Amino acid sequence: MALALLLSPEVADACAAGRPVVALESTLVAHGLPWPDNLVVGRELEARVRAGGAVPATIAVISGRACVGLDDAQLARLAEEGPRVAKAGATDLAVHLARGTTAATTVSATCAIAARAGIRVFATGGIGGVHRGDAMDISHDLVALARAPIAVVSAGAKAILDLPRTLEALETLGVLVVGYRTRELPAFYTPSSGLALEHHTETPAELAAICHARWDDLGGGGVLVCNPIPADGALDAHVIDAAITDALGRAAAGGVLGKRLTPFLLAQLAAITGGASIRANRALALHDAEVAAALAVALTKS
Ligand code: PSU
Ligand code: MN
Repeated sequence: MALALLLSPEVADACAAGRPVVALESTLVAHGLPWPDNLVVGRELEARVRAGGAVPATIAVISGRACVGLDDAQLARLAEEGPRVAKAGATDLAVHLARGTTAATTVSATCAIAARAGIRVFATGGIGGVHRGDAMDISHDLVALARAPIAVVSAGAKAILDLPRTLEALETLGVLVVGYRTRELPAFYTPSSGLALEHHTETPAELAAICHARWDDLGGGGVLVCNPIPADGALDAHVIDAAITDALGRAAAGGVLGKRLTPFLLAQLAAITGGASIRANRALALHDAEVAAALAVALTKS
């Protein structure tokens, strides 16, 4: 049996005609943000991609089908069920497809499915990475990103992580990391981490040329496009750092590990900052959708 890939009619048409398409993930909606903000942001991300001249393709596994492009009722159901929906990384997909179950897709799973559908650009908030401490909790996002011929536009890796180690791991795995209008790794809620990036670009056209060179001339592999949160949406670095320390302490006290850790930390940050972290997450994700659309358009022109 072929991969149970189900493209929405709009996404299928756009892919067949070579029009710009931007993949979006569903874990950010189901596990990363609280109801009902998550549905608002899920819809806004799609609208932002459209405003940039591309077709949005939100990805999730629904009843065992890897859906590329959800209708509004499907998106609303995932948002409303929230953490009750399974969280699937790329490795988990086979089980959901075989059993006919439903799951939100993380960056790794979304990369894998988007690549199978021939989609080359994906927007998210922040990728997973190397967690702090010595639990050896390293997101599969990094490996999946190294394998797939896809450009992931994000505000860097989430600030709850160990960013220096995450940057080293990206290098080891062979992910091309490119700053978009920045020379340093963004820190998700704030524009800068102090970690210098070797490569940066100022224009969607040059970014598209870099992607084409990597995929067409050099055989593939992921590109992590690091797009800092806009200054007017950023949080104060001291405030968010203190909140992260607090949230990490709560996770340690509660013995929260594995897949539950990232959603737990994001929810704690929302509580500690009185919702400010959610507003920042929305701002950075929308900015990523905008840059991803510009890249998808540029890729079709070059
Ligand atoms: N970006 C956000 N919010 C999120 C995520 C990304 O703004 O919740 C999700 C992505 O799906 C990413 C996941 O793959 O967090 C990382 O989870 P983990 O650390 O368990 O690999
Ligand atoms: Mn993990």
